[in-house]
Amino acid sequence: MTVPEARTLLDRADRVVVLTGAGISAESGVPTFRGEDGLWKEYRAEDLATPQAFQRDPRLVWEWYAWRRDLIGACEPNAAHLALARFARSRPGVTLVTQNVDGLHALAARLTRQDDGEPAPADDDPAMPLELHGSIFRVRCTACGRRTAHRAAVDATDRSTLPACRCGGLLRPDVVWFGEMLPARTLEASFAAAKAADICLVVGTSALVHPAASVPLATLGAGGDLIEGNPEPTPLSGRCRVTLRGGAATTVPRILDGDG
Ligand code: BJW
Ligand code: ZN
Repeated sequence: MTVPEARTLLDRADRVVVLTGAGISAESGVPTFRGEDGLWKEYRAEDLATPQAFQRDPRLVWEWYAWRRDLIGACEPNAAHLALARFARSRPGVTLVTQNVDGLHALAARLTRQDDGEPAPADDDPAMPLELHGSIFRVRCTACGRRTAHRAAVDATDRSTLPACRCGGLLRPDVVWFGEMLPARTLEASFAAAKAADICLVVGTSALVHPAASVPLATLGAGGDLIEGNPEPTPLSGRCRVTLRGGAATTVPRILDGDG
């Protein structure tokens, strides 16, 4: 059926780009954005994930991010993250691109190396993910622009308790909100990989948010093929050579490791 077909396509490919979205982390316990159990069911995107929302009410926005950081901080990579980490390491020509800010791909890369008795990957290791929408565990100063890793709990009870930079400026989550530019070099590297790829494997994204959703289109435009792993159809489904309907933690290891 479709799993052997996907495996054959991947075996034959010289270059593979993988685009992931929130759905790949759903089975780790990270909520998705859209859909029945999605975050946008309870919150409106424009109230929380825009620069205007942060300017209007930084306390409210930080409260939402503080809650998500606590939740995500307790989550672990699932079988899909782990299989992708091993896949990216096991062969050249694989580029992993993610829209997720949860850091679970990078954690999976570190954990699988540790399990295999290898040194931790450097940040620029080719098996590390290109993170298009930033990281929820990094902050950026709204005054001086300084970026730093930040995992400490955030107290969002009041404007005065919000995290501040050493320059005194208000810190914000280092994520990409609607209307903001994506990190230029990461975006360029993602599109270059997509154009050069024989296959784009798209996992757990509704493929609605651009420019990330255009990454698979770049592969298609250059003559490559798409494989999609998602329990629900997306705008890309009709253009895929193979669609695998199911949760990522089951489908991804099946096509990459041959499990099942
Ligand atoms: C499972 C599963 C399981 C469930 N296993 N799967 C072109 C056309 C139209 C609009 C635009 C365009 N170009 C730009 C825009 C504007 C805008 C945009 O795209 N809007 C559309 C929504 C209409 N884009 C932007 O503003 C971007 N910036 C930009 O383009 O700058 C230049 C510019 C500026 C101004 C004007 C024009 C150009 C920035 C986008 C930033 C997105 N930011 C967020 C928040 C990040 C921070 C945070 O996390 O808080 O990123 S929004 C949110 O959506 C988040 C995600 O990364 C992103 C994508 O969501 P994703 O990952 O697809 O999740 P879901 O929930 O949508 O889907 C989950 C999927 O998983 C579903 O399909 C499920 O079925 C599936 N699933 N369980 C596998 N177990
Ligand atoms: Zn500063």
